[in-house]
Amino acid sequence: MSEQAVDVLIVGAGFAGMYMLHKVRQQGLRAQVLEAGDGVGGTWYWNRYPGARCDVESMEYSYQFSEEMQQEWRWSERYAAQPEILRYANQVADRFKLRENIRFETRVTRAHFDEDRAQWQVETTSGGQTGQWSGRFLILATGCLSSANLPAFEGINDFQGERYHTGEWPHEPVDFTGKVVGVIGTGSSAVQSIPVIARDAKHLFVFQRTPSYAVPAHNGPIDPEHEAKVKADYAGFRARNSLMPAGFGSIYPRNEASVFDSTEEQRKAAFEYRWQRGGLSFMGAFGDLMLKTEANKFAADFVREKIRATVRDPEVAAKLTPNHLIGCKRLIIDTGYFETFNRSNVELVDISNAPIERITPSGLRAAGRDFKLDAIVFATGFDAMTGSIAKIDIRGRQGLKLKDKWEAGPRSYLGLNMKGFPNLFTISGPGSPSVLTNMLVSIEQHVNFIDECISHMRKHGHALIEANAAAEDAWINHVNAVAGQTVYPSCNSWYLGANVPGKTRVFMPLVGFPPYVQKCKEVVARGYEGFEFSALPATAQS
Ligand code: N01
Repeated sequence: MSEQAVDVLIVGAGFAGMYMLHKVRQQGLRAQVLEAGDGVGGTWYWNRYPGARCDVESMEYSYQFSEEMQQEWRWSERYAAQPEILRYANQVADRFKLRENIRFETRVTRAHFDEDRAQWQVETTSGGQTGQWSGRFLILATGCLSSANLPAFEGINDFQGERYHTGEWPHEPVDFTGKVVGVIGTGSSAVQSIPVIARDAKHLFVFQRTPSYAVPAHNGPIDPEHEAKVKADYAGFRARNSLMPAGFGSIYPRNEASVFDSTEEQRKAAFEYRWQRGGLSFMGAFGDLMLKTEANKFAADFVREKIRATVRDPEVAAKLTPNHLIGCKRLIIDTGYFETFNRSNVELVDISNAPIERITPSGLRAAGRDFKLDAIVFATGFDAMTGSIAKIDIRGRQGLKLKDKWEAGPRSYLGLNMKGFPNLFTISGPGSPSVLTNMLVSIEQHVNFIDECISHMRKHGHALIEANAAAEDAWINHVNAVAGQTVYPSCNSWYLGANVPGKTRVFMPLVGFPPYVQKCKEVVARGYEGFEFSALPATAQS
C-alpha cells in the first residue's frame, strides 16, 4: 500500500486529538488523526458502563478555546453523564468539521523515526489492511486511561456467561434484569456502576480487594443561576480555575489553613460542609491534607465514620472501610454507593486475603467459594498513562525503542517530549499534571504549547525539536521530588503503576498545575530552554 504523507500525524480522536487537529489545521498544516474506535470522544467513547459520569463539574469539563461554543452548549446536570459528554464531543467534531481529517477504525501499530528523511513512518491496521503514513510531527493523543487492564485470571476464557470490561463497554444496551452479576473491583468505575447494576440484577456480588473512599456527588439538574453567572464571564471563570492546584474548583477553593490549627468542632464542621456540598472539593477542607499523613487521617476518619453510619450491617461496613490514606488513590465521587450494600440483593465478597482463584465456566472461585454468575463485569481499571503508548512499537533515533527507554519508568521532559524521539509529542504524558487536574484544562494547555512550538519552528526554520538529556534528567528528579512532598506515593495506586503486575513503580503525574504552566511559559520565554532544535539533515533535503 502506498504511503500517505502529511505534516502532522495525531494518534487518537479524544478531546486531545480533536483540539490538536483543529489547531494545526489553523496553521495551514496538513494533519491526519488516526483513531482505533469508530467515533470521536476517546475515554468517553469507550467507557459506556452503567452510571459512567464525570467527577469534574460540567461547567468546567469542556473546551474553553471557543467562546461561541461555550456560550451555546448547555449541560443538563451538575456532573455530566457519559452519553451527554459523548454528544458534546460529537458536536465539536461537527462544528469544526474535524471528521474530514480523522481516519476511524484505524489502529496505529508502529511509529519509527526515519533519520534520513527526518520523518515519522507510521504503520496502521484497519480491518485487516495495513496502512503506511508519514509525517514530520507525531503527536500521541492516546489518553491516560484508555488501555484496559484485564488481569490474567486463570480460566478467563472458559466462562460461558456474559463478560464485560467497564473500559470497553459494548455500544448496544446491556440488560442485567433478572441476572446474577459479579463485579470485580471497587475503583471509580465499579463505584459508579454498582448502584445502577444492583437496581436491575437479581443478585449482585461485589468482589473487593481494597475498599475505596467515596464522597457523594449530590448530582442534580444544573443550577440555571450558576450557569448564567458562569456564562456572564466564562473567560474570568476559566482564568480563576487555571490558578487552582488541579486547574479546577475556583467556586469552592482549598482552605489553605492547616488542619492542626483547628479545633475538633471546627474540623468536623469544615468536613461536613464539604461533604454536604459534594464532589472533589472535599479534600480542600484544609491545606495540608495531601501533605502530611497525620493531617490526612482527620479526613480519612471523617469518611470512615460516614461509611459506618450509612451501611447497616457493621461487618459489611467494616469491610467497606479503607485503612489507607484518603486521596492518594483518586478520590471517588459516588451516587448511592455505600447505600447499595443495604440492599438484600447485594453481597460484598472480601477477597483481600483470599484472591480470585480462577474464573470457571459458570462463574468464579474466590475465598474458597464457588460463585455461579450469569455475567462478570471486570471493573479492573487501566494500564494508566503509559499503557496505550507502550502498545505501539515506537522507535526514535538509531532504532531506540521507547519501551526500552521507559523500562525503569517513563522519562520525559515536561511530559511533552523524550530525548531520542525528535518531533514526537505526548499530550498529557507522564511527567505532566494530566490526571491530577481537570483533563480538559491540561489538554488545552498542552495542545497550545505544541501548536505554538511548531509555529515557532516554522518561523525560525527549525526542522526538528528534541529534549536534551540534562533537562530530561532534571525534570524526572523534579517530578519525583514534588510527589515526595505529598502523601501520593504512599498508596498502591495506578498513579504509581501499582495496579498492573510487573509495571515499574514510579509516580507518573506531576503534582501542581499552576507551577507547571509557569514553567512551560518560562521554557518558551527562554527560547525553548531544555530543548534542542536542528535543521533538516542533508539526506532529507530534496
Ligand atoms: O480503575 P481502578 P477504575 N483482582 O484502577 C481492582 C478514572 N475514572 O476504572 O485497589 C481483584 O481505580 C482494584 O483493586 P486494588 C479515575 O481517575 C474516572 O475504577 O488494586 N481486583 C480496584 O478496586 C479512576 O481513578 C471516572 O486492590 C482487582 C479496581 O479493580 C481511574 O479512571 C470514572 C484486580 C480497579 O480500580 C480508574 O478507575 C471512572 C485483581 N487481579 C474512572 N486487579 C469519573 O470521572 C484490579 N482489581 C468519575
